[in-house]
Amino acid sequence: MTEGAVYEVSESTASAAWIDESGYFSLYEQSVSNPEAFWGEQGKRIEWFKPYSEVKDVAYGPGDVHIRWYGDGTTNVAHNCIDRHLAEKRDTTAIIWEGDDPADSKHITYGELHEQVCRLGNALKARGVKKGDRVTIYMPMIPEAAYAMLACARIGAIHSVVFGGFSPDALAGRVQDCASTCVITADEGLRGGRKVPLKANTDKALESCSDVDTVVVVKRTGGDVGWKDGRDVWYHEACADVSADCPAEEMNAEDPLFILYTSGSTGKPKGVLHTTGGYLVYAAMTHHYVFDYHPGEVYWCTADVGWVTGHSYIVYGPLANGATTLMFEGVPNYPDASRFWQVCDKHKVDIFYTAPTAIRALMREGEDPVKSTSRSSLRLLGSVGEPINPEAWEWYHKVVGDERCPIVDTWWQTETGGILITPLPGATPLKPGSATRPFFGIKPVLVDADGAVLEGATEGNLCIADSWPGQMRTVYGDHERFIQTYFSSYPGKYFTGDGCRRDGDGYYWITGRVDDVINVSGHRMGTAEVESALVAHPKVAESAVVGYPHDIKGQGIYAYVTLIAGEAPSEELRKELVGWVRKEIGPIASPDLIQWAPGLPKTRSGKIMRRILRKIAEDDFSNLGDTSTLADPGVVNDLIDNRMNKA
Ligand code: 6R9
Repeated sequence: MTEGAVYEVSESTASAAWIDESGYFSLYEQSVSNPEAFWGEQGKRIEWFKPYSEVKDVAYGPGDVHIRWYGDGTTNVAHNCIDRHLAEKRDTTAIIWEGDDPADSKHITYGELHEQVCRLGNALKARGVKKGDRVTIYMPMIPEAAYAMLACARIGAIHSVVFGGFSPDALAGRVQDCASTCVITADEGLRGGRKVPLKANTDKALESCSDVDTVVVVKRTGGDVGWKDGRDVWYHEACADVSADCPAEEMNAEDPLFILYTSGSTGKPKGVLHTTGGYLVYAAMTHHYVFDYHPGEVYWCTADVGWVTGHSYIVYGPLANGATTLMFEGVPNYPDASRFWQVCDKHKVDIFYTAPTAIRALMREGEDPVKSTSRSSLRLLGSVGEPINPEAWEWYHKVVGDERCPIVDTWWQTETGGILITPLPGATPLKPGSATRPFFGIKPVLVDADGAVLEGATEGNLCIADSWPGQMRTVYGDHERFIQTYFSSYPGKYFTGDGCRRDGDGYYWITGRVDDVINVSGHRMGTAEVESALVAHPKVAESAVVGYPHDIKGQGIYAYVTLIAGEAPSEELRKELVGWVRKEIGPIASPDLIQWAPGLPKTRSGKIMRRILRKIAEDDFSNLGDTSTLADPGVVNDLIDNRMNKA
């Protein structure tokens, strides 16, 4: 591998794609020089019940922050993702579902999708769910998860999908925060041959959520579940009893579509709010151009619907475009490390979109599990969730894509609703490890710590100078926190929380989070959340959590723990604490390393010096900086001597 390798766009790719390089430059130029005209035109990608006359109404502060797109138009997301396609695609596959067990799969046509979503919409209405109500979806990767999202959209309810790997406590916090009245779940999930007790977790969570009067339960495994009469209803029974005709509610463009909780650097997870019109326009448009989707192709995004990638690029973007989207219940290494590629062959997947952590894990298994499959249907590969290291990029390109498929390394966030920095397959020469160039309408700027805008080849904090239709509108129930988190560090700009380098060709290289958010296997985790789980343990006095480089996960979770006086460290306690965090938050938050810390490095004002803790966790303490201002400089040497990540 050569440092700084560039992969040019092949002639055949460029000519078959929606956009080639000169097309990109001219459309980008139009998009940023006249956003009103550009987005006014792009809004027509979706069908409106009442057309908009306003396009953009945005204030990025200081003071007032509001974001409105297509503000006087009305439409419905489910109508656009389903009904609009029925005339031509009633019998075309909308969703290919591939079960955890390789013998289990099915095709759902747009006609079937319509019936399922209408029935569930009516079932929810029959239980009193109405426009504006919040519905929490806690589901495995089964088609009913997509039906549930679309049924909410159809009747105007706001969904909040909670990842099925989250604990009862984490679920309860999210149900309470948005005051959901209804939860849709399954008896059990199935992943890698193992059962996940979703209904039991829901029952536990709801002990502290008195507003919930309806729990709809999909029978997935048929396992035993507890039952609360009056509250619980089987999905199949509720849907059998109602009509298959459910008109799509007329929604204003700015009516909420969904809430999705995501971790920040402080406090509880934030309820990121996305609305109807702009979100759908942006999801559809990015799916069309970034994946260069052409009718008839099979598109597979391996994310879970519990994350934003599952929202925008399994459900809403692809279905808005009338695509065939594949939904996978399982995991990459079950029954064996060939599974992804076997699924590609089985369903003739054209476009495959996954996360670097999966690539790195599969890379460890060697080339044989890949090479035993054909993958001849693949023409485009994608990456999302964290920076992809050039080694993993090269392996993905060479071994998985047989050097034939371009890779789109797509940078974006829960907050952005859709992809903001990315190659376009027909337009962008690729550099392994770089998300390359901004998408249409996106103006990235790099600023220094004081907010001064940096020009040319440089490195700084990544902000976006102007709004785009897919941007989040607020933090649910806390607009002040929205302003504080995203618009106060660098007034007048949206601050992403990421660091970034721009090279001499204007390519962007994301360097990772600059705040106290860590990225574990592509999942965002607030260090503060893990810390508060740890200190909730009766034997823990204090804790500080940082990320450290991890071969597979990208970042691992490194926890420094100070025990209360009289408690002694032990291997047993270490295991107990790991189990405790899993229970409090979920398995994705399990600390990889726990170091017993008699003390933590603090300033005299009592602030924990995380920079020092990060360095020690990285096994790099050559450059700790000035520690003389610490309240007790001695603790640093102890932490170094007993560090857990020695090379
Ligand atoms: C879509 C998603 C967002 C954070 C983001 C950044 C990191 C995502 C990336 C990437 C480098 C990429 N990130 N994609 N970093 N290259 N292609 O992952 O949303 O879960 O909210 O995470 O993930 O740090 O700020 P989300």
